Amino acid sequence: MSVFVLLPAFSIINYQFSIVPSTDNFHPLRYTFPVLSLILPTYNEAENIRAVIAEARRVLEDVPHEIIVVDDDSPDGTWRIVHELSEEDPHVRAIRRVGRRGLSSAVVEGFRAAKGDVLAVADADGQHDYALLPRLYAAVREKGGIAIGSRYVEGGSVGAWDERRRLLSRLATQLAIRLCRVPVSDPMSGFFAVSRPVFERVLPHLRPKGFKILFEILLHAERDMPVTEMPFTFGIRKYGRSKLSLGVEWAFLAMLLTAVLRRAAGIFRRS
Ligand SMILES: Nc1nc2c(ncn2[C@@H]2O[C@H](COP(=O)(O)OP(=O)(O)O)[C@@H](O)[C@H]2O)c(=O)[nH]1
Ligand SMILES: [Mg+2]
Repeated sequence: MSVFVLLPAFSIINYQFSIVPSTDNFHPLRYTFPVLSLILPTYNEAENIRAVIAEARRVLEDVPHEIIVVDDDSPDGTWRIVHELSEEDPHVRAIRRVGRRGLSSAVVEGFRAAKGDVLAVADADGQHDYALLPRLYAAVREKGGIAIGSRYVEGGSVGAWDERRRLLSRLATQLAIRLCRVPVSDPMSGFFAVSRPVFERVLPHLRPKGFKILFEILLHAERDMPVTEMPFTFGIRKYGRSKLSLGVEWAFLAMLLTAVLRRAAGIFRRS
């Protein structure tokens, strides 16, 4: 093949991707222009996934983006549906994790495989208002740091939760706020966007177990990291059931309480 064919072809590829040396070769190729990578973690969301991807594609019409579904080998075949969609739509792809479970670790895996400079996450069950995505993206592009879809700033709400879940979430949120390094009102939201440099900085410290990946990031963020919060109302799941059991919530609350007490004890010892 002549150099006249190869050279233009290479420059197109080079425009699309920059070859960034990676420490672990996990994501050697990245876009060189601004792109939002939206991660949708899924477990048994076959009934929801087509509609939520269509909605994300619609609201992100004016934002360069990619959508990565990280599915833990759902028995209902969620990953298979996404594979089918990705054959027609290059903006969409699926990572099928086999032998692993966990929302937070799925999000981290999605972020690591993403090529965008802004990394976002949202539930794939209709409970997050995707219309907020372009604004979360714009806030991170403009200020850096993290932009959070928040249920606890003015104008936001947990929606139709029962009293028990409301109380549990309120308690956990109040404890979590005391542990975070930056001021924030909804540190356990599952709906946020973060700049790649912030994610790369905290990555070595993350212990992504359980449900609360934003809280993990906020625990290790730098104190002057910009945080933008935008209100939204937590919606109603379209189909299927929540995977967050009450037992998991209580265990998390107990962990938070222990951490707050430990920190307080540490402060008392120092003074
Ligand atoms: N990959 C993966 N996704 C999960 C897992 N657990 C929950 N999810 C997804 O994470 C999102 C939030 O979970 P959900 O059960 O709706 O929690 P809730 O909104 O707090 O009731 C949904 O898109 C789920 O499908 C998991 O173990 N692995
Ligand atoms: Mg949900």
